[in-house]
Amino acid sequence: MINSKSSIDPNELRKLFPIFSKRSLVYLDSAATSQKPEIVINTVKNFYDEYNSNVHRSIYDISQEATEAYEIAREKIAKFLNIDKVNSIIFTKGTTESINLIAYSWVRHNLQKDDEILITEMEHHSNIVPWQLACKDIGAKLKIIPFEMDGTLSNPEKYFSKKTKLVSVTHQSNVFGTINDIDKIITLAKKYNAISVIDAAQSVPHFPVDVKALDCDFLAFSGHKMLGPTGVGVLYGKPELLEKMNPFLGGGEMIRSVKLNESTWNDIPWKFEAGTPNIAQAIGLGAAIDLLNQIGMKEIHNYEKKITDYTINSLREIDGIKIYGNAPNRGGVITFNIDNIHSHDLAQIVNNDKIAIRAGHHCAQPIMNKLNVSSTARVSFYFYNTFDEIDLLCNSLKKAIKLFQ
Ligand code: C6P
Repeated sequence: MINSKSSIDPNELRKLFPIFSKRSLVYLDSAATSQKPEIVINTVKNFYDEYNSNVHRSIYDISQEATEAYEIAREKIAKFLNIDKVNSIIFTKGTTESINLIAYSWVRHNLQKDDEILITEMEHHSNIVPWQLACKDIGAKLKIIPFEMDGTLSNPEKYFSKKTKLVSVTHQSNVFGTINDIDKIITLAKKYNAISVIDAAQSVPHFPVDVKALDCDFLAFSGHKMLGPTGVGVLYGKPELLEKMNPFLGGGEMIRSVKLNESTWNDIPWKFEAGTPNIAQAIGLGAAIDLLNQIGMKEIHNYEKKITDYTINSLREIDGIKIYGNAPNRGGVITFNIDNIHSHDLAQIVNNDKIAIRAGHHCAQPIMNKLNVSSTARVSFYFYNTFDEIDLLCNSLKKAIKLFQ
């Protein structure tokens, strides 16, 4: 099946994804969501076929099996991130919910009026709006580290102060592809006694992320961008912080005891998993991680670097193209516009050639504002993309230019 940890052969790996044999598709939108391999689809199906039941609630066999599979998926995630303490892994709906959890359960209980939260100008709306809402409730201030036109952060150290209580930064930009120097951000956070949050939605799926080495306080990502099902994501939190935090949502499973006038809480991580979780999805994410491990995260990263370089060089040969961002350390996300063609028209025209690219503001309107554009086109990769697909994209873009001449 897979030639374990060898260099990537996308044509072989594509065979693991049923969608590619069912339709003609050049899929260049993996930053939005990745395609799903058969093993993940079958793992989810197998749960419903063979042991569908709720977790942590019953003693009958299939419930025990479901609980075990759900908790094994948590262990796989911890190992994947090089985390020793499995109780630091909370299942959420995705990155968005993970960040909101911190905003509700940590920020609203630990910040006061005039304290500061620090983010960057290149964040996804999920890493802006939860902090805006929290700041409004508390009277705290949201401070912004700007980016330079090459898509790199501009002197982050200048924006930290004694008032900074939390800093939240994207590991890899979903617009520029920039891989930010989060070691530096985490070191600065420690220096100023601030909590560090890493939005790893675009990094964990694409290169090795060693949370123990990073030593951040929180890290958030989504399962659906890393071959897993939709509806499941992860919040990593240092156990000593999670222990002190109030629950996010109240309900079944997150309690130890409930009286009519008061309740006590379950241990972490279950204290933060109120209600029936997305069981099949979490187990499916475990299967996705097995596959990523088999292919090798370093190999995936190296391959994506090559296909990204090839795409940038190919795109640069197209007249009237403007590529946004040029960071030295970057992943497989490329954003561009072509003179006199709206990005939505571009996406529509390449779609006629069965090529899927994203057009719009990419849930990063502050970036669009600074670039002075309303929208851009974006291509993003995974290990199943081939160099031939990039040639098809470039030909299709050239056709679009001719059409608009
Ligand atoms: N970006 C994109 O096309 P959710 O929706 O919760 O799974 O992930 C939110 C999110 C948070 N941070 C970053 C850096 C992201 O890229 C995303 C999702 C997708 O760019 C969908 S808008």
